[in-house]
Amino acid sequence: MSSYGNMNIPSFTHGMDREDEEEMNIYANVDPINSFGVRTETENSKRHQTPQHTEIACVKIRSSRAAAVCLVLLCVLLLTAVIVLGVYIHTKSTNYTEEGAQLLTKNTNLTEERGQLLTNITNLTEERDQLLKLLTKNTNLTEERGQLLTNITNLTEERDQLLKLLTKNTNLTEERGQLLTNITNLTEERDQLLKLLTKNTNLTEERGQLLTNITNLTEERDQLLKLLTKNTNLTEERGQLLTNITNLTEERGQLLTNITNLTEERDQLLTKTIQLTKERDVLSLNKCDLIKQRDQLKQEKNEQSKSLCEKVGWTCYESIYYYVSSEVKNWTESRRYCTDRGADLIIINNKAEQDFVKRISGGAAVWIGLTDSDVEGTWKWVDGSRLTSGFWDPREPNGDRRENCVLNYSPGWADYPCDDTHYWICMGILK
Ligand SMILES: [Ca+2]
Ligand SMILES: [Ca+2]
Repeated sequence: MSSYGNMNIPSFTHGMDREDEEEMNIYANVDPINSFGVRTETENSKRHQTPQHTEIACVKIRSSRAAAVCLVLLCVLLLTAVIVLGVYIHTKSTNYTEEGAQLLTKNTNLTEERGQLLTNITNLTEERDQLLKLLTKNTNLTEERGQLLTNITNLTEERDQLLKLLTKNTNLTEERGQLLTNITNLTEERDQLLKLLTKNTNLTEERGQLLTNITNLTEERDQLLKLLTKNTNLTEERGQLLTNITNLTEERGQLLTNITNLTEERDQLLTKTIQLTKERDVLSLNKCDLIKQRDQLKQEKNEQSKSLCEKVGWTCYESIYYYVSSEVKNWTESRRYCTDRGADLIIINNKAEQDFVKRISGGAAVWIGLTDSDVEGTWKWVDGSRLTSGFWDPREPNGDRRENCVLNYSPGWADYPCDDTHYWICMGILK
């Protein structure tokens, strides 16, 4: 409702002062106006009701009229405001069009100026490029000028030198004249020498050919000589071979006769071998029989000798018999006792026999058949064989010429005086 107040309509506000309360009611009942028609029917239906009701209806009609008047006034005000605005806008738009035209003209002028400026810029850039090119050319020209100056100085120096050379050249031309005369003389001499040289070269070539011919001929000669020597050797060899052939043919004849003889002999030998093999088989059979008979006889003999040994008081072991004395004699008598019975003092050849002697003697000291009576220090057995290694007591032998006969006792062998009396052992072999 304040928007209406801002429209500056004083006449309207003055007219309204009188009826403030009514106006308020009117504004309060603006909305229900629409329902006015509806209510009329109800009012008409109730028109003939009480007097209080008729007064209320009058008030409502007045207020509705006042509202209608207000609306009309408002419409008028709005129209005037619209007209004023239209006039204002029109004047403004005319001003804008004029200003737009002025701006367009300005714009066209500015575009023209910009075009001129652009052309000026292009011209200036072209001029600048040309100036830059000129600058580069200028620098090149200054460099070239420097080089030319140096060239000029060099050329002046060369000119001075050439002048000096020219003076020399005049002297040289004179010398050249003299030299030319010398050269002509020398060429003549050279031509003569060349002729001589050509002759000389021909001679050297001929000499070379002759030398090669000579070397070839000497080689051929050497080869021929070799062939000749070979030939003589071959003839000699042929003679020897012929003699050999004759010898060989003779030998072949002899060999053939030998072969025939040998074949005959072989045949005879074969027949003989056949006979001999038959005889051998017979003999082998006989041998087997004989071996059997011999073994039987041996066995019988051993048994007989064993029984004989046992009867006499000797000890028999296979084909050997022993006797350990029960009395004492010196070495010579002891040996004699043995030899009288077909035996001799015992010979000990190895450790087994040594152990056997120790066992049968029962550790007693007994003479054995070892002595150095013939040559001092040279020990011999009773069968004449020399002692190679023995079973000496570590302290023995130590008797030199005083002790020449050997005793066996528990520590081993010892040399004793042969005249001492001890037990002894005889040994014999059954035959
Ligand atoms: Ca001795
Ligand atoms: Ca001794």
